[in-house]
Amino acid sequence: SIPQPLREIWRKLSASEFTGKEQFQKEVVRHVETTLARSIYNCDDNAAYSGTALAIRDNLVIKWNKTQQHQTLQDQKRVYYLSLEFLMGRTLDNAMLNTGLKDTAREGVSGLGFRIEDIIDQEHDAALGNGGLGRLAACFLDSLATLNYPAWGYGLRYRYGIFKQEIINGFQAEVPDYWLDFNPWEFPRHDVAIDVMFYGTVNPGPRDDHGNIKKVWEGGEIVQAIAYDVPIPGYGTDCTNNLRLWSSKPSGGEFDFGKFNSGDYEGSIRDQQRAETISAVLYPNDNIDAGKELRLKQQYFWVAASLHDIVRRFKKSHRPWKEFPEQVAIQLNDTHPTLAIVELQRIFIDIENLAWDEAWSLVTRTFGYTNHTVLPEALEKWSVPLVQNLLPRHLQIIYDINLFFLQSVERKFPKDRDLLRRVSVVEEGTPQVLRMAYLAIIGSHKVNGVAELHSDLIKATIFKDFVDIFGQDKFTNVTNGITPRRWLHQANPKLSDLIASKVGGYDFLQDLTKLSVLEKYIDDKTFKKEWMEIKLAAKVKLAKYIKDTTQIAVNPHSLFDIQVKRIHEYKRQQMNIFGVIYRYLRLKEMTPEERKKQVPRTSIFGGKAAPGYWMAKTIIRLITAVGEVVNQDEETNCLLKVIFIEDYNVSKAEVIVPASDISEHISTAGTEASGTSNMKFVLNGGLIIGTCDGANIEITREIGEENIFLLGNLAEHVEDLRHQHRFGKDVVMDLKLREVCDAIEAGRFGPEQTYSGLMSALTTGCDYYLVSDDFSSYIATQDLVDEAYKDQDGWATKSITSVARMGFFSADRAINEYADEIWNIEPSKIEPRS
Ligand code: GPW
Repeated sequence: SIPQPLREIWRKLSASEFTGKEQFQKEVVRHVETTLARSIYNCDDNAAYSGTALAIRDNLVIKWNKTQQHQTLQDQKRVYYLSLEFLMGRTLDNAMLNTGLKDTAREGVSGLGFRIEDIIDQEHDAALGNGGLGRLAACFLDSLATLNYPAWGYGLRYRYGIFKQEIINGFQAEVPDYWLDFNPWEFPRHDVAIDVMFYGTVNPGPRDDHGNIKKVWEGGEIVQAIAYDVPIPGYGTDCTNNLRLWSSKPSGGEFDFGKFNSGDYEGSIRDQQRAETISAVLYPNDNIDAGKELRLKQQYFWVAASLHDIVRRFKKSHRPWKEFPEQVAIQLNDTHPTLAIVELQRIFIDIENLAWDEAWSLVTRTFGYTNHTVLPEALEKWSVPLVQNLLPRHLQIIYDINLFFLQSVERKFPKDRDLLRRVSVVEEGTPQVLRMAYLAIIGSHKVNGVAELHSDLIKATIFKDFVDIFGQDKFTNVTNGITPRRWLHQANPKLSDLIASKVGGYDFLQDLTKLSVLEKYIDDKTFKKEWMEIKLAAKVKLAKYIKDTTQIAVNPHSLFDIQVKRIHEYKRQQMNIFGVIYRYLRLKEMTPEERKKQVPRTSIFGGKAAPGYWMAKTIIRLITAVGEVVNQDEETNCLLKVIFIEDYNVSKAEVIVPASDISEHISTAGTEASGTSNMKFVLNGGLIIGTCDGANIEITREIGEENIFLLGNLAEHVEDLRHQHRFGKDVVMDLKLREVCDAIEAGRFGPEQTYSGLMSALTTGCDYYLVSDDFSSYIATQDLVDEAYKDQDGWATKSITSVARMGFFSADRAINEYADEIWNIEPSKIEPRS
C-alpha cells in the first residue's frame, strides 16, 4: 500500500462519483471513445450499452471500495454465503435502480440519441445457475447489501452458464452459453491466486505439539484459483458487497515448455486444459445428483479457495482462534459446499495445529446448512473410492467425524445398532457412498428448510433420526423470499409507480409490509381501473414478444395462464398440458353458441429440461405438439392458444411475470420445497392455481383462501396414494385423464410412440407423481378460474388484496431471520463522508 506521507495526496486525487445528466453523458462518451476506442461513426446500441455500463460501474466501484474499507475497519462478524449457483440475470438496470441513477441515465442516453430500454436489452444474462436455488442466492445478495450486512458471496466463475435452449422441430436442443465476451461487471484479481491440491497421498510426518504423528497430504496435482470480484449494490444505501467467483488455471506458468520444446505440443497443453476444465461449465441439473468426478472437483476447488481466503482474512485481525465463530458465519446453500466443513477442520488440525475437539467446536459453531429438497434423486451421495482417490486426507477426516459422531449417538442411545446404521455418513453398499446431507447436519449448528411445510417434512422424514439425536432447536425454518427491487420495481415499473402513489412513496421497496396500505383503496374505482390497465399493458408487451419470436398472435384480452420453471415430473407440467388437451377436446365438442360463452385462454409454458432428462424432454415435445395442433385449429383458436417460450431465463421472467392472470404451481404435495416464482407472480397482481405445497401454503395464509385457487391431495396422503397405485387391486385411471391419454395414443399430437414413456409413467410406472389422483380436482379448479375471470371487478379485488398482503415474502425478511437466528450478525451502515 501507499506509504503514510503520500496518502494525503492520494486522498486529494481520489476518484469521485459523477452526479447529474451532463457529467454522466461526459463519462459515457469518454468510455465509448477511450475504453472502447469507438466514435460517433460506429456507436451502435451495443457500444452505447458498454459506455453506459462502464459509466455506471465507475460510481458503483467507488461505493464498493468504500464499503470494503469500512467493513475491514469495523472488523465485525461477516457472513459468507457459499453457493455453486448465482443466477444474477442482467446487472445494468438493477445497478441504476439501486444506486438511484436510472432517471439520470435515461435522460442522459436520450440526449445522446439512444433509448434506455434498448440499451438495457443489449446485456447478456449472467446465468450461473439452474433455477430456484441459484436465483434465491441472487435475491439474498441483493437483500444483504440493501440491509447493510457485511457479507460476501463465494461461487464459481463458469465460462459456460446454463445452456441456451433452442426448440428444433418441437424438441429441445442445447447450445453453449458463452457469456464472457464483454462482461464489465467483474474484476479479475490476479494477485488473489490460491493453490488447490487434488489426488496425492497421505504420509506420516513429524510429531505435533500434542505428541501425535502428523498426517501430511502431499504429492498431488495443483490447480490455481484466481478470484474475480463482482460488486453487489444495495438499494437506497451505499453498501456495496462483494461476490467472489473463482476461475481455475494451471499453477505455475502457461504450459509445460519442456514438453512443448521436445515436440509434445498436445501434451503441453493437456495439463492446462485439464486445469481450466474445472470452472468451465455449470452442471445443468436441477434437483438431480449426477455424481460425476468433475463436479466433485468443482466443489472442492471452490470450497478450498474460499476457505483459504476466509481464514487468511481472519488471521489478519490477529485474534485467537477461539474467536473464529464470533467473526465468521458460513452458510451452505444446499450440500454442494459440504466439503467446507471437512476443509476447515483440516486447516485447523493439520495446518494450524489445533486439537481435534477444539477445532471441531469452532467448525460446528461456524456453519449453517440450508436444505432445499426432499427428493431422493437430488440428495448428494459421493462414492467412497472417488473421494479416496481425489481427496485422501479429507476421507480420513470424514471417517473420524463420523466415528466420533456415532460414538456420541451410541452413548445417547445404547445398543440401537439400526440407528447407527441409519445415521452413519457412510452408507453400506457397493460402492460405499457418503451421505453429504448427514455430514452437513453433523458439522453445522443450524439446519433450515425453506418453507414451513418443507421444514416440518424434513424433521419428520429424511432427518427424523437427527432431530432425536440433536434436539428440535438445531432445526429451524426460514421461508424463502424474493427481492421486490428486481421483481416489482425493475420488472414492473408502472405497477411500482402506481403503488408508490398510494402508499406514500417508494419506502415499501425497503419495507414490503407497507404494501398493506393498498387495502384502503380496494373500493377506489379509478385506482382499480389503473391497476387493470397496467396488467393489460404487461400482457400486450408479452404478446408482442411472443409475436416477434414465434410469429403467433395471441389475444391480450384472453386469460394468460403461465407455467414457467424448470421442466420436471414433480412440477407436473404434464398435468398442465393434459388439462389443455382436455379443454381442447371439450371446445371441439361444443356448438358455436356454447363456445361463445367460454373464456378465451392463452396457455404459456417456458423452462429448460436437464439435457439427460429424457422424460422432461418428452413433456416439452408434447407441449409444442399440442401448440402446433391447437394454434392452427380455426374452430377453436380464438379460445385457446398454446405457446412455448424458448430459453426461459431471468431477463425473460422480468417480462413474463408481470403478464400473468393465473400462474401454475402444481407440484405433487410435499415435493416442491418452497417455490419462489409463486411469490413473484402474486407480487405482480397475478393469481395462482396451485397445490398445498411449499410456500403456496404460507401464501394462502397471508392473502386468504378466497384469493387463491387450491387443488389436489395433501402431502399427508401422498404415501398412501402411492401405495395404492403400487399394490392396490383394480385401480382405474381417472376418466377425464383416460380421455386425454386416448387422444394422445390416437396420434392426434403426432406419432404416439413419441409419448410412450410419458403414458407408461401413468400406468406401469405407478403414476409416482399422482397426476391421475389430482387431475379431476385440477380440471374443476380451472373451471372455477374461468368463472372468476368473468367477473373482472371481483378479479381486480383479489389481485389488489393479494398484493397488499405479500409483505412477508420479501427476501429482506428472510435475510433478517437468517441474521438473527443463524448467523448472529449486525448491519454496518456506512456513514456518508463528512
Ligand atoms: F436439489 N432447488 C433448485 F435441493 O432450484 F439442490 N435446484 C436444486 O438443485 C435444489 C433445489 C436441490 C429449489 C427447490 O426446488 C425450490 O422448491 C426452492 O424454492 C428453491 O430451491 C430455493 O429454495
